[in-house]
Order: sequence, then C-alpha cells, then structure tokens
Amino acid sequence: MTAEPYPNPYVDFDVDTLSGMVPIRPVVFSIGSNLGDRLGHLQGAVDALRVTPQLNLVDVSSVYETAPVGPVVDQPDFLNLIVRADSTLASLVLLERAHAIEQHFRRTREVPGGPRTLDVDLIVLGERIKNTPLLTLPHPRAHERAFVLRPWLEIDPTAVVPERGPVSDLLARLDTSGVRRRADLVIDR
Ligand code: PH2
Ligand code: MG
Ligand code: MG
Repeated sequence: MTAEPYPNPYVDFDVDTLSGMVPIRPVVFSIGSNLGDRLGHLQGAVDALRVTPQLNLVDVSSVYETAPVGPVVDQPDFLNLIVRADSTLASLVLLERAHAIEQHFRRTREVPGGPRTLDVDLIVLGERIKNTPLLTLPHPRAHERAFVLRPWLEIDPTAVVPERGPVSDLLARLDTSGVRRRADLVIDR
C-alpha cells in the first residue's frame, strides 16, 4: 500500500507573493529617565520610536513617577512609561534601535542600575523566548517590576508575559506604593 503524498504547500499558493513576507509582531518597550529633563527624554524616545521604519506605534501609556528599584536605591525618582507597537523588525534590530535612541540622549552606563538620562528596554516581542548574552526575551525582570507592569496594564488590560502569566496577576503580587500616575505630565503621541 502506498502512503498518501505529503501535501506540498507550494502548489496551493503563489510563491512569488510570499517572498520577503515577515510576520508583524506586537512589541512592548519600557522607557525611563531619572536625570536632567526627564519628561523631555521620554518624549524624545517616543518620537524616535514613532519615526522608526517598519515599526508602528499602537499606544503610549500615561507617565508614572516611580521610586528607584534594584541595587541602587539612592538615586532620583524615575519617570517611566510603556509604548506598544507593531513591527516586522527582528529582535536584535529592535535592540540596536533602542540603544541608538539612548545614545542620542547621551546615555552613560557608569553604574549598572544607576541613574540615567534615558533607558529604552525591550520587554516582550510577541511570544518570542530568547536567552542570549546580548538579549533576553521577555525582559528578565519585567514580571517583578511595578514600574513596567502598572503602565503596561493601563494600555493593555489583557497583556501577558510569556512563561510568567497575565500582567494583572503579576502586578497583584507586587508593592505598587512607589508608582504614581502623573496625569499632569503629558506626552505628545
Ligand atoms: N530602571 C532600572 C533600575 N531601577 N527603577 C525605576 N523606578 N524605574 C526604572 O526605569 C529603573 C529602576 C534599570 O534599568
Ligand atoms: Mg532598564
Ligand atoms: Mg536598559
């Protein structure tokens, strides 16, 4: 008895129309600043993401004033926000872009976790799981940071961190007392 032939997708659609197609994936960035013109730095980062080719902004959260979290507690409060976008760009291209935007605002990296004019972090890219020296996806600490989850939940109540769970559940376990929405600080979208 002969087996059924394996179905060949190439006979069922036009290969020419497939070439160069890349999936569009949702991407989430966390942006922070605690030195100099904090709001101006956030605005600059949002503007730079908006003009990035192959990346379309979907939403920008409110601005939050947040107490510093992590190894360096003795530093000024941050302003943080979350940007949602759709993009066909690869994860490392998005990381490169985030670093280029930081460089434009003369970001220095003197103290790990210390004060900075601008931090642009890639939080999730679709369902992508990645563990390399250059980039970890989802961001390895996003699920335990209220300054990421609170603004993210505001603009996406159904958000999920792959392998960690719904943002609403993750946030419910955290102390959010250091995270205050600043309705008076407005970002141009
Ligand atoms: N970023 C850090 C370390 N700590 N704390 C707050 N509140 N906001 C930040 O953006 C932040 C932080 C390292 O990237
Ligand atoms: Mg960071
Ligand atoms: Mg960073």
